[in-house]
Amino acid sequence: MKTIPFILALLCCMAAQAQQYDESKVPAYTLPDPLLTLKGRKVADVLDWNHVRRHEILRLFEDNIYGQMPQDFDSIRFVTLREEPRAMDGKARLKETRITVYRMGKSVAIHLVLFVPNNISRPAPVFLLINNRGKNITDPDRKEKSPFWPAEMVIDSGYAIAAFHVSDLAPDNKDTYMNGVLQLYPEQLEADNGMKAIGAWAWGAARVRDYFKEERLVNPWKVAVVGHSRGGKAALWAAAQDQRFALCISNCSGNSGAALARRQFGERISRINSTFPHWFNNNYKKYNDQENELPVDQHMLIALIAPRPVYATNATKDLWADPTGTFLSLKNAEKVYGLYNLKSALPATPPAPDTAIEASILGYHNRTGEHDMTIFDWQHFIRFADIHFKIDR
Ligand code: GTR
Repeated sequence: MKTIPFILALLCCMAAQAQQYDESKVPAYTLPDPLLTLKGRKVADVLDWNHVRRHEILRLFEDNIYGQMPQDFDSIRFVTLREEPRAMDGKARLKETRITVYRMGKSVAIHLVLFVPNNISRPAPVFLLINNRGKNITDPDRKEKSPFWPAEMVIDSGYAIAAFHVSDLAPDNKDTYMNGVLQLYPEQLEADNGMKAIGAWAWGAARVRDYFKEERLVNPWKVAVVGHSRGGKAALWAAAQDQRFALCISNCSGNSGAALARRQFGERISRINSTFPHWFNNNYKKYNDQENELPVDQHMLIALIAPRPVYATNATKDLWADPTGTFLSLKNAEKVYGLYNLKSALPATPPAPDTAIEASILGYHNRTGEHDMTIFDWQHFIRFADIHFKIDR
């Protein structure tokens, strides 16, 4: 007797699933204009953008999605835990550092793994990964090598590569996420616009940037913050908040990352909020099935990073992360880059799979394959950084 409701539920679920991936079911929508102030005034120029509208948008994202980004702490300490001048068969220096941040008698520690190429005399440009996968992926001993963080390849390209693990800042779990940075900022837990896990991970990236300022081996003005999926959402938020990040790479970040919410294609706000209630602030729950009520959409998150370069990616089999919605988000951020006289080279419609748009302030590719970060992706991240960091070889 229980089988009939079960079959009905299954059919409903399958229908919903089919609809999620049907382009013809994308509703008509109007995106909020990044260049129209809350008072309805058109933003005139870069000054106006920076003094008025950028702050408004930042506040809207804090209040409605990612939560506040507390900036005050009592002190920060950097302790070298290990240094190997001839790691990776001599081609790189390994440095492991503990970054400890103190506030009101509490502390949080970030463990950073950093490799720097030995064959360059200047401080190196650096890719910083917000690692949301296993810690083994960034194995400092290089016994394990993962295409997700292809350190040898990055070193061979003349870049330093670094990573920290998200669990140092906020465990990725609805019951324990508060056992990290949020111990320093307990008031955030009380606020409906308080910081949660994605905000905590982005906060961690900013503390690593604080460390890079003191680390003579790397160039703090050439830091590319990189993240995949949930890490890609955090990378965008980190770069939007902290203008010291010179470049941002958001790989397959999808809903509440680089993809437009209003398309309601693939993952939706209601789904992400129910599966991961600890990622975004309490206010975000108001937008479950109410995407059009949001005062922002994700193109405005990318716009907050202007005039710095942003590269977003997708994978063809990862419709959950809405490749078209990601492309359209970049396209709709173009007008803010235009204020800086920066013109993107993105085509009018999404490029064919595996066609990378790199010589452009807003870059994009849609790789053939699954939800992942691969050597193909990294090859294009390096190329994109080469172009924007003006690196000749
Ligand atoms: C999924 C989630 C996505 C994405 C992904 C990931 O389950 O729905 O938003 O972040 O996880 O991080 O791999």
